[in-house]
Amino acid sequence: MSIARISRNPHLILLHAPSVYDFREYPIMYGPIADGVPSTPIFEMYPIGFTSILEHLGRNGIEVRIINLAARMLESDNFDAEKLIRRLKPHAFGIDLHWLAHTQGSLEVAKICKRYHPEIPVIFGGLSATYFYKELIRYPTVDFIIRGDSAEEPLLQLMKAIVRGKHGSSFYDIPNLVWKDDSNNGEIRVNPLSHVPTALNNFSNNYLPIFKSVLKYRDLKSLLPFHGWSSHEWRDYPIMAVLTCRGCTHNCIFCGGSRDALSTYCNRKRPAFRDPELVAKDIIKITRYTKAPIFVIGDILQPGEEYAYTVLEELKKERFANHLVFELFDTVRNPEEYFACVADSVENFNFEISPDTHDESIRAAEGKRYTNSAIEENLKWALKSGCHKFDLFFMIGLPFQTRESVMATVDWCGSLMEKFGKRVVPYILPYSPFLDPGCIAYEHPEKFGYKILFKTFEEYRKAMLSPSWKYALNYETRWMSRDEIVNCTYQAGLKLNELKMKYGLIDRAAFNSTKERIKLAMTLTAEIDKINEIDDSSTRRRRLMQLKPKLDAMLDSVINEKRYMEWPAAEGNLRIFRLIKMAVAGIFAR
Ligand code: B12
Repeated sequence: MSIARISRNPHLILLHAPSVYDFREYPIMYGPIADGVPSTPIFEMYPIGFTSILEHLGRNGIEVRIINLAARMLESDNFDAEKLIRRLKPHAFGIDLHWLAHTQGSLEVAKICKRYHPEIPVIFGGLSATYFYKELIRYPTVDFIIRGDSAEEPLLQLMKAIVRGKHGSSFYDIPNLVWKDDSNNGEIRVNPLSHVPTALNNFSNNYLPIFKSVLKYRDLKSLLPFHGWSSHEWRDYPIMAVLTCRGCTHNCIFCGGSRDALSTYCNRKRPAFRDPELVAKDIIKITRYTKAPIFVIGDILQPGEEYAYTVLEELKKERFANHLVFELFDTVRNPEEYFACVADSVENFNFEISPDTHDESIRAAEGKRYTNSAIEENLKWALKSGCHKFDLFFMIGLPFQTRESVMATVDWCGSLMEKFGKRVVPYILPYSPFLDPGCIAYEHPEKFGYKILFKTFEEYRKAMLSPSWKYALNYETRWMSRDEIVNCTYQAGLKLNELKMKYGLIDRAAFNSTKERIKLAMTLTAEIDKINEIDDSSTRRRRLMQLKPKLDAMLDSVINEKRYMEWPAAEGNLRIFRLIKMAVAGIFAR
């Protein structure tokens, strides 16, 4: 789609920036910071909340368009984001600063918006914008911030005021809004963060507004959620997601979305759950137009067994072949009964859990109190019931965790693969690039043996431009320095790669390519360390630029090849014509 053809002017354009603007020009070794998610370290996936913003505002007369600049820039070296922005003429731009990794990229995109359209307001939102609102609002390129984890309604009110041309006093009543009072020398006003919905039934997990938007702007590429989602004309890997909640009942010390974290900076005192019947309905709707796997976000056992069994009962009423992926935030207490019920309700199912370490005392210190034997019982019954794939996520950078402990975790991964076979798939990743601001360990680092290296927003903006991920990490622990976390990550990656080969989870070609990538990453880490010692900045930059082709070769992944994270989906799995027909006819209307 050429820029010239994108001509309509919606009220609000939501822009998703790359983590670093312009990553195509900076020599950076991002490392394995995105090895556990479908996107690259450019973090090209936009917040899933963009879809409910599009839906809620659209339903109330405010036309919204999403442009995933990050994905488009990744897709083509020739894509000129600046040129595109110059031609857009909405009433306002919205830029997500949800993940802290976007600090630099989001601000650069805001600068471009203001360069060409000084009169168009720029609105920020998302978790990181919420946490850092006091610093963020001081940037001249930022006009408004909507705080909190539920921006739909406040954003609607703000957009209505902007479209009507109202200013000043009309902003006082908009909840969660941070703004600059033009009638008072741009004084910063912070409205109460009072809009925190406790129910989630008003927003659907309905992709209809997104597909309608594709048709309206005749622009599919700008809406794709991440690079590779559809690199072969809708056939590559369109994974779908269904949300069950906002907030969390658990309190993992490193999670910026934990109960205490969200209570502190988002004013969310308890999670909001979507009704179980609606969750099942959402899933079933998606199965009508795609055979893609569906990721159910949030453990359905979180609100209690009754909730989970209701979702499963409802799913049982329909037959579909899509692979469902369920999360577990804790081990299941009655695994034999639970997994049998899942199997009875869903033809193809998969699970994932994050035990983080083999060491139960470390696991307890980070806020997870389940045992290894409970994990093994869960694996046993899930596999017996027909679970296709059970992913286990382990982490580097935990309290009390040493290099030896990490390597013992990898050994345990080996013993699980040996015992349970190829369907149990372990991953080990460093906690990176940042320990989440707002999480318990970030707010009370000394209590958990952490040292936080950056605190201000500006420090984070600069950190993302570090030549290697080692210098971007915002923490070290009493047990491991940044150097040790990086080295240990590579050693653990090499060993796990060998074990996966030994137990038949990957083939020799994959084994070799991962091994080569990790070795290359180790060599480049040492080279970058040396270059970093050069005093003259232009020589430093020149030497780093010489490494850029090698650095970019590791953009997709470093220690963990992403294709092994995928769940099966049939070829040609997005039924595009059916989708268009349904979108046009409004068949999905809730
Ligand atoms: C589901 C999830 C994912 C999914 C889906 C992500 C997605 N596309 O949204 C996956 C697994 C892919 C993922 C990946 C990552 N995640 Co995540 N994720 C979550 C989780 C568990 C739930 C998020 C959720 O359900 N949100 C609900 C939806 C509806 O809301 P929303 O998307 O946040 O959008 C709302 C508001 O934020 C706001 N908003 C958002 N953007 C904008 C823009 C404007 C202009 C406005 C006004 C408002 C606004 O309005 C929206 C509607 O109300 C949270 C933990 C939690 N309990 O919150 C972590 C969490 C958000 N993720 C986190 C992180 C760190 C990541 C990664 C960077 C991890 C990594 N290193 O790989 C990646 C980034 C991926 C990328 N961008 O490419 C951290 C964020 C900490 C931080 N401040 O940076 C969290 C808090 C916890 C954690 N550590 O996992 N994640």
